[in-house]
Amino acid sequence: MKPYPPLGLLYLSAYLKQRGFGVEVFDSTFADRADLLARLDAGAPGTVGLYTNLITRPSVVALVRYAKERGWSVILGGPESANYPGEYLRCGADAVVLGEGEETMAELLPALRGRGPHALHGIAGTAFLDDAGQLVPNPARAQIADLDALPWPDREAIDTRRYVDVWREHHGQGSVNLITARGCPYKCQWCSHAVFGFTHRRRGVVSCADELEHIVERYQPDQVWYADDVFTIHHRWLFQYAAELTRRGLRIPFETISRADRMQKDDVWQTLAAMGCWRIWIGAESGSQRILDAMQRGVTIDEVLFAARAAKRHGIQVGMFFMWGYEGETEDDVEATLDLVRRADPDVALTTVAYPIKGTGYFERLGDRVVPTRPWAEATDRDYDVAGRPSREYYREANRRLKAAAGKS
Ligand code: B12
Ligand code: SF4
Repeated sequence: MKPYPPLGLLYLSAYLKQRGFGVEVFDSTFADRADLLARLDAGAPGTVGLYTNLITRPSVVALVRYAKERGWSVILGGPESANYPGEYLRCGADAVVLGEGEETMAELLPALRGRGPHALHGIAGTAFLDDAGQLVPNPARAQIADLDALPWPDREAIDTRRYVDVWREHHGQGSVNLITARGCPYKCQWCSHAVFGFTHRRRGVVSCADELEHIVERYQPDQVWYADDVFTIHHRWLFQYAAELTRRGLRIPFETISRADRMQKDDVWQTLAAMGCWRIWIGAESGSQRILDAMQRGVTIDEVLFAARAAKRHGIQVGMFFMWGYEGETEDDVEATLDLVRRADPDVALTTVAYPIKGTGYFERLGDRVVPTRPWAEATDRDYDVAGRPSREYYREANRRLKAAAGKS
């Protein structure tokens, strides 16, 4: 019950509407699958675009087949279809968009209508099957240089107020999400960069402050979530943004995620606190420096401890992510993680068992030790077994130990 609107789809909707396309967003968050199928059955078929991530694969594959049977053209986008374009196209999709969707969709939609799905040569940022059924990956599209030229996400295309209400009903606080940047230049080996690559592009502080002001006026949330990958990555930008918010008298509580190494200075903490940050999420991942280094995380345990303590000093709650089972992890490393939890004393901790995402260094390194447990179309990237890894029960026990170390639920 902490739902957030799908920003990627809303960015696409805003962009395409601005260019004169007719767009409808079907938001599955509060809808049943039957409603979506009914929508696909209603009226003349057009073109449907589906967002994909690794966990939605079986659902997307089923929808592609359903929509195609009813005469729709189907375009896929998001991180997962970029990793498996051939597989998705062979399941029936007409085209896969690789990377940012705005400009590519504006070019692809008329081309698909005019040329059909098997002659999309030259549409940068797409992949398709030619007449012979061969996969054709078109050249990559240049990334959008000026993010401020994009219209804000089309929040009016869906029932954004309902998200705020659900948050308020369940947590006493209504929340809305926004992003101030695209892409992350760091190289954490398990992290997927399928959409934005390794670049980092920021929006201007005025545009972000305008959007925040609009969100506050229109939806009256009690807090916002900056869904950036690394919110404090660019300190000068952060200070300028904070100053712009102060100038406007805009102080709205928020939570966000960042890296400990980008939060080693007191002025960053003062700024976050002054802006209204009430909880910071830190990807701690492991208490073992050896494992952090193997992940190429680029962060030290001391930096994580510093960040956790600094947050508390500034009255900001600490959320931490931990990852079990990364390559080479031993019982000593698990112990080191428990030790870090005791010392950092986060307010809330979330764990995951490392899962290899296609296209990442981690996936490549594991090679044939990544063992599918089901056919591709029925599985997600979380369903792989990693040969040689301890049992699932071992990690359930690690979670119990972490809970005890944290002394919290
Ligand atoms: C916020 C977020 C979440 C939120 C989502 C809430 C929300 N509705 O916003 C929460 C916490 C719920 C979440 C959960 C998960 N997430 Co997440 N999440 C993100 C994050 C940090 C930002 C998403 C975002 O808003 N991006 C900004 C928008 C503008 O980008 P975008 O969505 O990619 O959209 C662009 C393109 O992809 C494309 N596009 C998007 N949709 C479509 C559709 C069509 C038809 C077309 C043509 C193009 C297109 O155009 C858009 C504009 O350019 C991303 C990382 C990232 N920076 O993107 C990870 C990310 C998407 N998440 C990821 C993962 C793994 C998960 C989980 C599976 C984690 C887990 N173990 O449970 C779950 C899945 C939940 C689910 N059921 O879907 C991975 C996906 C990897 C993969 N290959 O699939 C990412 C990429 C993180 C990473 N770097 O590894 N996530
Ligand atoms: S985990 Fe975070 S810091 Fe590391 S590469 Fe991914 S987005 Fe960047």
